[in-house]
Amino acid sequence: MSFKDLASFEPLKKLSRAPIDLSVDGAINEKRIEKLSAENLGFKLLYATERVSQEVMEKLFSLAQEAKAIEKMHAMQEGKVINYIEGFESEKRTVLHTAMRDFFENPVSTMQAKEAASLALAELKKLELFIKKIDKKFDAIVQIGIGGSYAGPRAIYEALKAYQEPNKKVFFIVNVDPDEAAFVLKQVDLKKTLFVSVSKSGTTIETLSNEEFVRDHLKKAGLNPKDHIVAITGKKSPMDDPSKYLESFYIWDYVGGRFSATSMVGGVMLSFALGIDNFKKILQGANKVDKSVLSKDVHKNLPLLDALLGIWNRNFLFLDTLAIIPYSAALSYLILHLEQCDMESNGKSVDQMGKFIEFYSGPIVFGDVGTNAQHSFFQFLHQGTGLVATEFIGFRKTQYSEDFKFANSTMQDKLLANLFAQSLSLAVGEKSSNYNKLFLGNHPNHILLSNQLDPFTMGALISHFEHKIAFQGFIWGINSFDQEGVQLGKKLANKMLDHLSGKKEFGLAKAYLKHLESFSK
Ligand code: G6Q
Repeated sequence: MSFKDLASFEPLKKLSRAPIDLSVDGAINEKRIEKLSAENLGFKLLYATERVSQEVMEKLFSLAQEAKAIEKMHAMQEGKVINYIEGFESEKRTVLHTAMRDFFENPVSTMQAKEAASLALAELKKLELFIKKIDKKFDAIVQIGIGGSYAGPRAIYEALKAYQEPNKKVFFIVNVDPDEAAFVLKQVDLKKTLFVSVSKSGTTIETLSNEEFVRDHLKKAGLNPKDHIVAITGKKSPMDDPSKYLESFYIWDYVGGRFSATSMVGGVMLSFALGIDNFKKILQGANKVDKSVLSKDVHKNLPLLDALLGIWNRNFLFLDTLAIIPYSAALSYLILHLEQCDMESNGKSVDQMGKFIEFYSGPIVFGDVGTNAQHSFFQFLHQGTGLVATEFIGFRKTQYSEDFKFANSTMQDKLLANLFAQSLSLAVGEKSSNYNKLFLGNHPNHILLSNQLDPFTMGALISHFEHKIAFQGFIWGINSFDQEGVQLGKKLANKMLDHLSGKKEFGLAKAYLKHLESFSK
């Protein structure tokens, strides 16, 4: 059934004509902050500052039920083919990133899920041995990869740098921009550096170019590339050639790139940098959330709750942008990961039945860490003409034991005070007869709060957002697991390159080349 035909759609539309005005005096009070909150697995979701009432929430819960959101989540984790578009050529795959960490309690018992989990566990065991073997040999690791083979792993690494083992350095080569690779290679001692070349398809030109660039450097330094490069790729991909690598690790087509951070795509670099035990804690945190999203109790299913608040803002209040603002410098790369994970998954205009949708799907996602963002684009959030929904993330405790008291409060107190103040001020606003100082308020936002950013919590956070995004896709009836939208640009880039190398003429390339060539005149 299409999203707009769900029984709760019209009642929600009616409710959206007069949603609560958060800027009215007393609209946000202690009782509301107490009541509009949910808690599970060490996370609290505080949503008093969303434009929702009890009635709206109940209808949103019904909407999720009518869309069979939980049933679809079961189907996903059980390994049913859910990555497809009816009536059109499509990937027709299962979606089993949750199996990459389903080795703890109560594993999913279907054959597909069990087989995927056991293959993943075998890779993890291989990784454990590999890390022991190479531990003393290398002091730096360079992950070569792009898109899903970069953003999630980097988000996790940056989040957990506080747990990094001493004398281990981590670098990333992502872009096909030779300056990026050259700069990284300048900073490492090649003799003591391990490169992990990560490409599920084994065909991504950026990654292949960078790997060859690195091979060339290693050879020129008198080193054997095979002793320094590890491959992480799909079985039978063009990169699946163990004779060229120190070790080869595998992933499978049922793990989408942007959902692959907890597979070997993130595993090798994270285990090298943070230790295998910390990597396992990340997996455990993610797995706990995977189990929680199978719960029909929406108050214990925080990703579903988060998804529904997003749907309210997107489809009923018509907000097209979502700002992600973590009040934690360590989460700066989470934003990049979520930009990809959300927009690549839900930036779709066709539903799973192959029909154009007549409602909005995924929002524009952007962000920066707080308080930095306050000193840049928050002006727009408070007084701009576009309405933006905001998702704040915060932690009670610091990662390092260091904090500092200045002007009567600690720095962590200042960070958290700013987080709550921004959430409130966006919602409540401020009256003034000076229009330039008037804050209309009523900007919906919520806070995801936890005690401390540690490996378990980071794994849980990654899984939280993976499932929030999947739930939205399930409710909208779209396929969140393919990414056809990125193909056209790739095709045209290849035509441009064919023109540049003289292989085949491309008229439009000529027009651009003319501009490039004009610089040499
Ligand atoms: C993610 C996308 C995409 C992909 C990259 C890298 O979901 O599919 O971002 O991860 O294009 O692909 P490879 O891992 O195949 O090099």
